[in-house]
Amino acid sequence: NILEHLYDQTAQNFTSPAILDCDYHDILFDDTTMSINLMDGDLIEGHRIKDGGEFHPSDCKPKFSTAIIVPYRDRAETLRGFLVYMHMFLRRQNIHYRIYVIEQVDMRPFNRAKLLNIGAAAAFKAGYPCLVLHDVDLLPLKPANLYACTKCPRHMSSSINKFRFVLPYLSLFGGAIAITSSQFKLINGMSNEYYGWGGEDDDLYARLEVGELKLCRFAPDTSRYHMVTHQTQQKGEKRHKLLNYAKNRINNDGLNTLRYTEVATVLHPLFTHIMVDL
Ligand code: BGN
Repeated sequence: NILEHLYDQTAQNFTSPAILDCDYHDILFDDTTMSINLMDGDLIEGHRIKDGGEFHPSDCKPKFSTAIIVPYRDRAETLRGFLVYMHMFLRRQNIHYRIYVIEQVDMRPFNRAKLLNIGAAAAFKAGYPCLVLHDVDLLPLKPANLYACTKCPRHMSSSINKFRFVLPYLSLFGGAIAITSSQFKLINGMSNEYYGWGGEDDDLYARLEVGELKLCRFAPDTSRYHMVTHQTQQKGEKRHKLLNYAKNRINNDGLNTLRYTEVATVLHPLFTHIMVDL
């Protein structure tokens, strides 16, 4: 029973006007597949999404509060499609959530993990007990893939079209994952050192091992994602070296050593946009 594995958590400073508890049974056993339609014209108007991309159901009290954190640079079209699709997808799930887009504005190679740490820090400030760390090029296909935290850190995107819907290796912990804020703090977040593509998610997996946190996954059929195609990225040169010493760095590379400059934060209708210079 999936419901038993979920943390029942609402943000501490979030109060819902509704009296009835939201029911998640129908969502978790919904067997349909979403179609990818990015032309939902009436998305914003009348659909209760507040500036900054925050949503809560109005007719029931949600059990889950989730901050969805998306590291980003240079993919405006992909981001637009992602936001429209995700709000359509998520508002059916009866959860309270907010979408944070963390944009790297400097010219150094992309640092996905550091951007995720920055987003996590913003989510902690807003009181979110659950984080979903999410790539902008991934779209969930199954309504039953609930954007809430399970008791174990959860790899959500185990079944992606790009990999012919097969998990490439067992310890893969990238793409889209759900982890509670307290678990993320326990392992000192992610490493800040991975510039360029690759390795930072494997480093996070090593941290889970140090923290003795076992990852979990929903069934492959529930965990299906569509990956939007894009150009391949510049690979991180130091990633193998860094990964070799991942477990040694957990206490002195992460949330406790996070330094950056916040250039601006803008509340857009569909997302909170945090621009940072790393
Ligand atoms: C791995 C990458 C991951 C990436 C997956 C799936 C590395 C570290 C050196 C072995 N790991 O190879 O970061 O998520 O592929 O694409 O590059």
